[in-house]
Amino acid sequence: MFQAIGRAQTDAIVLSISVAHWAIPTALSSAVGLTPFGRLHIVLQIGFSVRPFTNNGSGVEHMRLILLMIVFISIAGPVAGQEFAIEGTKGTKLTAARIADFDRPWAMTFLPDGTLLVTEKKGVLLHVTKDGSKTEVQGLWRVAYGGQGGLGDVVLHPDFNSNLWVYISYAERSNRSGTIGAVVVRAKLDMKNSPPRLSSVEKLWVQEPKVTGRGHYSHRIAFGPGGKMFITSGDRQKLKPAQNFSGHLGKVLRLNADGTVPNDNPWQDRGEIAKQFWTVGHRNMLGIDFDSDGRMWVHEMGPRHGDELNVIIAGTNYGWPIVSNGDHYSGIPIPDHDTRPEFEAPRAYWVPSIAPSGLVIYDGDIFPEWKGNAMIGGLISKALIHVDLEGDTAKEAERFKWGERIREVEQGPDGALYVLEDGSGGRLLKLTPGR
Ligand SMILES: [Ca+2]
Ligand SMILES: [Ca+2]
Repeated sequence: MFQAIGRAQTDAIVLSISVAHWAIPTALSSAVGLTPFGRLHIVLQIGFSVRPFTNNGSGVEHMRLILLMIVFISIAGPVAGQEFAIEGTKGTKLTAARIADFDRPWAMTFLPDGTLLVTEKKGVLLHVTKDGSKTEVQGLWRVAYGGQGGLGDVVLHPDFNSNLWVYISYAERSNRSGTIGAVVVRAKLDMKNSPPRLSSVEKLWVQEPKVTGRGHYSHRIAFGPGGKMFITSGDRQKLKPAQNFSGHLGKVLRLNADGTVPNDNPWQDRGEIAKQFWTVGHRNMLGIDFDSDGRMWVHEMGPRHGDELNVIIAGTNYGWPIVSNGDHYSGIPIPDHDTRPEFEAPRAYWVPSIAPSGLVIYDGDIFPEWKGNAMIGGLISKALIHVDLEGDTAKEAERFKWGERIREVEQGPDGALYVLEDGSGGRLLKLTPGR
């Protein structure tokens, strides 16, 4: 029927349809807080849907023009300050404010002045101000970027104010064999000059053995109430080594802040490496934090389902890969935890999987209901998960979903909750109580 319409009319129709379709999704995407990519994606789809209205070629020209306009508007749009509402599965309302965007962010930590350090997997450390301005920290080194590996965690020494020590984990490739393993270093963070710079880098821990593959490094770091450093060391997808005492794979480790080994760790007579172990029998642990009683909580990705939230007790075996409330990806069953009571069972577990990443035990004031509870990021579940902790028991309380994978969770000095979305364009969001 459009063959009957003259070229001018077609152009007018295409343009008006395009403008209408451009305005609606732009307003819509602003309202729901989509990333520029999300906005572009919606408009691209609408752009293509315009195509059937033209069969004389002029529509293609218009589409180009429209897409150019949209690319321009997306790039020019403000990054910080956009807000959107989130409602939990039990009706709790949050307001999310977008602070900044990142390229595959992995971890963050707050500095005493309320600004942030954020790692990007490819090997970039950023200093981020409260208004979302980013400056690349200088003095970083090459990391083995790929798969789940790259630049990992960043945390501060408990006395950072006086010693300026920053602790960083990353994946390192061996020169000779090409195998890879996690590493933890510390460095002084010089904030007096601009841009900020790392200096006095000291390698404190090297995951042994380095192996093939690019998964399950874990390499989360946390300082305990007594000033000791805990490192989660994943099984590197090799499974059985989680039960042996000759390597770091599948363990939680406890070291002094300078990387030396405390002489009161639980396994003193199982060889040199085992003197670093705090607990054994783990898989992939991307979240670690302490509650106000000093109890250590670590979550762990299960295989096919069976993700765990564990209380970490020195000298204990958590059973991977002998037991799991999940099963192998192949479908081959793994006996559940209740069949082998000698292995420590999780305080909470998830079937189906949530793919936990990032953990903070909240102790701020602006969410009084959450005090003492765990907030866990979810990758596959695309959710922020509120887990109620009572003593050493845990139970999921509520989920918050807005369609994005959550990589990292922190509590700000202001008591707000901060999350990093996963992947390219992952946003830093500040969460406060909604209305
Ligand atoms: Ca963190
Ligand atoms: Ca099982």
